[in-house]
Amino acid sequence: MKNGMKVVVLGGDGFCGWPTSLHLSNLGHDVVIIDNLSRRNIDNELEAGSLTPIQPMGIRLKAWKDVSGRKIGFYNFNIAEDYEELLNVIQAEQPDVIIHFAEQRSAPYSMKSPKHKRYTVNNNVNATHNVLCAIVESGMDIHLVHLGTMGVYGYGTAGMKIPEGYLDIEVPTETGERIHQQILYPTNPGSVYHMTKTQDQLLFHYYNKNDNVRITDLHQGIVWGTNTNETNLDERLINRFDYDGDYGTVLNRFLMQAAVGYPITVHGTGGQTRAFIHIQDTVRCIQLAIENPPKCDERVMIFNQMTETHRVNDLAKQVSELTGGEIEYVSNPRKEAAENDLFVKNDLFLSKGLNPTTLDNGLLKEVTEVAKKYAYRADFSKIPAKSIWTKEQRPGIPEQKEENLVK
Ligand code: NAD
Ligand code: USQ
Repeated sequence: MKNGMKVVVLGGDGFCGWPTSLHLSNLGHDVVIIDNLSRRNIDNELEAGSLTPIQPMGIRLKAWKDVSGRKIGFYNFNIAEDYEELLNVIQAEQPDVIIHFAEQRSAPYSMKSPKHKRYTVNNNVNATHNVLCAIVESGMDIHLVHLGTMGVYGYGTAGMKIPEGYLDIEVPTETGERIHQQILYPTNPGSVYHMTKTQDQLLFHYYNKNDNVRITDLHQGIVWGTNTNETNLDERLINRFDYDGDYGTVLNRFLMQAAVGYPITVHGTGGQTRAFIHIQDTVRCIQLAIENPPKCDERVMIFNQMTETHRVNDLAKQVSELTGGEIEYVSNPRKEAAENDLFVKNDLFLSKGLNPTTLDNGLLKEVTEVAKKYAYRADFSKIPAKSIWTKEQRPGIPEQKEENLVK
C-alpha cells in the first residue's frame, strides 16, 4: 500500500462517510469529500433530523483542522447529475482511491411514493454509473470502493452460509460432464433501494470486465452506534444519529426509543434476522479494503461487511432488559417474511485482520447515553415507521397515543 494516498470520498457528509473521512485523514491519507448535502435536504423534506446536533460542513471541516491539523477538501455537487464536474474533480485531484457512499440509502424512503422510488433509482444508478464512466474517461488506475448492502442477497439461506458475492455452481453439460463455475450470488432485493444496489453490482461487473476497473464492493449489514474514535475528539465532529421512521435503523431506533421513553417498535413478530456491524468497524473495514486492493486484472472483489447476525425480536428483548424499555409489537409496514434465518460468511475481513466489535452491553449503553443526552431534540411524531411497501401493509404506529407518551 502507498502511504498517504489521495482518497476521494463520495457522500462524505453522511452517517458512514463522515467518520470514514476522519479516520482515513487521521491515518495520514489526503482526503477530499464530494457531497451535495442531499441527505440534509431530505431531513428538511421529512421535517425530521439527526438526534445529535450535526454541524454544517464548514464547521465540521474547521473543527477537524483545529483538532488534527489536517485539511479535508470539500466539493458540493450532485454526482448523479453533474458528470463533467465529477470528471474535472477526478482529473484535478488524481485520486488513488474513490470511496462511494453517495446514494439514497433508506429502504422506507425509497418506498414512500412513485416520486421517491424514481428519485432513488435515478440518483443511485446514475451516481454509480457516472463514477465508473468518469474513472474510465480519466484514463487513471483508480481503485473504486463501493458501499453495497447485505440486502442484495435477500435474507434467506439456501441451507448454507451466504458466500462473499460469488456462488459455486455445477452445470450439467449435454455430454453428461459437470462443469464448475462461480456466478454472482442471485439477487433478491426487498425494496426499491435494495434493488438499486443489485443494479450497481451489474455495473461493477461490466466495467471491471470491459475496462479493468479495480473495484471492491462491500456488502454491508445494518450499521449501529454513532460515534467513532475521531468523531469523539470534538463536539463539533459529532456524527449523525437517525431515529425517524424512514432513516433510523433498527438497533439505533430501539436504543433511542428506550432512552426517550417511547415503546420499542418491533415490526410484526420481529422474526426477521439481519446482519449488523458497529460504525467503528465500518471505518476499520474501509481502511482494510483500501489497504488490500484487487490487482488490475482481478474480478470485482466482494466482502461481506458485517460482524454478527441477530433476530429483531432478540435485539428488542436485549435492549428492554438493559434499559427497562417497553416492547410493543406493531404492524409491519414492510412486505417481508415473518421469519428468516441468516448465516453469513465474513472470512475475508477476518483474514485481513478485522477484530469484530460485538454487541456488548457497554456499547449498547454508550448509544443509550448519547440518545439520553440529546433526547430533548427528539420529535416523537417522527418515530413511527409510516412508509408502507404496498397498500396491504399498515404503518408501524404504537397503540399508545403519541400525546400519552412521556416526553
Ligand atoms: P447517508 O444518507 O447518511 O449518507 C449518504 C451521503 O451521500 C449523504 O451525505 C448524501 O448527501 C450524499 N449523496 C447522496 N446522493 C448524492 C449525490 N447524487 N451526489 C452527491 N452526494 C450524494 O447514508 P449512510 O448511512 O452513510 O450510507 C452510506 C452508504 O452505505 C450508502 O450507499 C448505503 O447504501 C450504505 N450502507 C449503509 C448502511 C447503514 O446502516 N447506514 C448499511 C449498509 C450499507
Ligand atoms: N424494524 C423493526 N422496527 C423498527 C425498525 C425496523 O422491527 O422500528 C425491522 C424492519 O422491519 C426490518 C429490520 O428491522 O425487518 C431492519 O430494518 P432497518 O431499517 O434497520 O434496515 P434496512 O431497511 O434493511 O436498511 C438498513 C440501511 C440500508 C442498508 C441495510 C443493510 O438503511 O442502507 O443497506 O440496512 S441490510 O439490512 O443488511 O440490507
